[in-house]
Amino acid sequence: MSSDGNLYTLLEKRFLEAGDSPAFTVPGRVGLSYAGLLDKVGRYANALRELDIRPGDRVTVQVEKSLANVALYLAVMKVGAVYQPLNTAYTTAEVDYFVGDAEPRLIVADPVRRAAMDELADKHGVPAVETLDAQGEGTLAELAAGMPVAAETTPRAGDDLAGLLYTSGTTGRSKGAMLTHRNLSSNALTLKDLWAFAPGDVLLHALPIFHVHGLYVALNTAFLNRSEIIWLARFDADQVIAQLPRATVMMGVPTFYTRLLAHSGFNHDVCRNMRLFISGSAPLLAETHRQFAAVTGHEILERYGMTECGMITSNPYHGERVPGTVGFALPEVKVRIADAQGRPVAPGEVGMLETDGPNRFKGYWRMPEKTAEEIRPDGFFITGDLATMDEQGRVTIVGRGKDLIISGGFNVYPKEVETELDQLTGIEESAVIGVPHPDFGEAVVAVVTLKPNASVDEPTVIGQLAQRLAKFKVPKRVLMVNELPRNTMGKVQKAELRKQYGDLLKIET
Ligand code: MCA
Ligand code: AMP
Repeated sequence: MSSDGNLYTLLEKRFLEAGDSPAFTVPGRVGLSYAGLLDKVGRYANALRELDIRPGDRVTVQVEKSLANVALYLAVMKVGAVYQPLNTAYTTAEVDYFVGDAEPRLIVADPVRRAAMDELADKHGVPAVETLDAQGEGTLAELAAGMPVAAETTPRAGDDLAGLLYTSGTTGRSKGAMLTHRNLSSNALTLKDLWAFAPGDVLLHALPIFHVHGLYVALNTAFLNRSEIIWLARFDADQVIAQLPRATVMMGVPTFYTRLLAHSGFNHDVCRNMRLFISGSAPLLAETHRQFAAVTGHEILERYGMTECGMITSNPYHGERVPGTVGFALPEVKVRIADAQGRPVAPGEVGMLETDGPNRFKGYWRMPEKTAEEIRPDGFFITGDLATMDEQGRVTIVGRGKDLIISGGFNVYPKEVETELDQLTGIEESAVIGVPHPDFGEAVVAVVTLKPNASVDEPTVIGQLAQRLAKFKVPKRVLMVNELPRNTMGKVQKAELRKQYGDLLKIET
């Protein structure tokens, strides 16, 4: 067995075995076989080398979901570099920070953003900017098209970086989670077996590929299985329902499942070929789980994970999937529910979920203090999620110890939105909370007080924020109040605000 720890080496073996069988089927467009994928990755790897991308270099990618983007992801690993995906909704102001922090050698972005990215590249000394659009066309695609397919894979140690994925912090700056080849390959190998992937499985892929869920969990697992992937640019209930009869597995965030249930065309027959529906990234309501089972006969398998660790726990494939729980620690992954000192609490008691294993990230990029705060000396990572574990080891997430909103599977840190709000003319102070939302699970709402004599209206505030923040972070409502509720220490009582405004978005969809 080769000692090369590069995940691409492992995947390439599977691609070679899969040969001409379909890798991607794209409704209404030309798909790609595994042999075709191998060629494409080879060309992109040569293009990256042409651009002088060397092992360890970061490649920042803010590109729509496309097969070219998949080839780029794989090619970056093949040449030993580090893939740094960014949400396509991020504004230039947001990307500015990530580029400054990651110091990539190459930025790949949509052609419409070329000028803005050139400016950022100038500002941060990034040597190259290339483009790729939603159809997979652009300057990088042109460069790759002229390259040979044969390309060596740069050997990597398991501990070398494969990805740099940013997660916002509860205070201050976003942190880049350094994910190694071992982190990714161990998780993918485990999930393939745990979720019983087998020949003939077809994955329906409707997630974005700038997060761990759609990128690593979905793609790497399917690749290891040499599965056909039905490739949708985004989640669209009509399209998903049209493709489901050909699929056997789907992964999604809870919003996918509530949207399917709300669709008149969704029924038992549509799911006739399906073997497994998986949910994660946000809590799946037990009610949704039950309704889904009643309509389709399928018990959604809920699992729990994080950018820093990939998948951590999962309900069993064989065995009881209990609604409202996230199942058991993955094989080789250690989970403990602990007190503030990291000591395990008794079964059934609420504590902080801490975890360690081959999936646990190496640390935060250039933030040794943050890393030391969040990874204990014994290796356990403090997730910020509050949970219980029963005698059998089954985990239930009961809340968050971190001030975080998860909206439709995207994380929003109130602090970041408050910081932007507080800079707007007329705003005295702000508190950002998550309130229940029928479609997104939680939605962002801001409660603000105004400076004396200021005249500021809600649409203006929302419009101004949208210039700075990705759409999903922009509050769905901004409420003006005379004062914010505070405790005796003067701290804003967000629990009180959540109680007060809990029904605000209930009837909207
Ligand atoms: C879009 N909007 C949103 C969201 N998405 N607002 C709040 N929360 C969101 N998630 C905005 C749009 O910009 C639009 O604004 C308006 O809301 C309505 O958009 P809509 O067309 O309904 O949205 P969509 O394009 O259909 O997207 C909804 C979605 C999408 C399909 C649920 O957000 C999605 O794919 N989410 C998946 C996220 C994910 O993969 N998370 C994994 C990360 P306007 O009308 O004003 O223009 S977590 C992870 O990776 C860990 C490891 C884990 O455990 O999995
Ligand atoms: P991210 O940083 O985007 O990877 O988001 C990770 C966070 O999503 C976790 O810390 C949890 O708070 C949340 N999460 C992921 N899966 C689940 C789940 N099944 N149930 C509840 N929360 C989840």
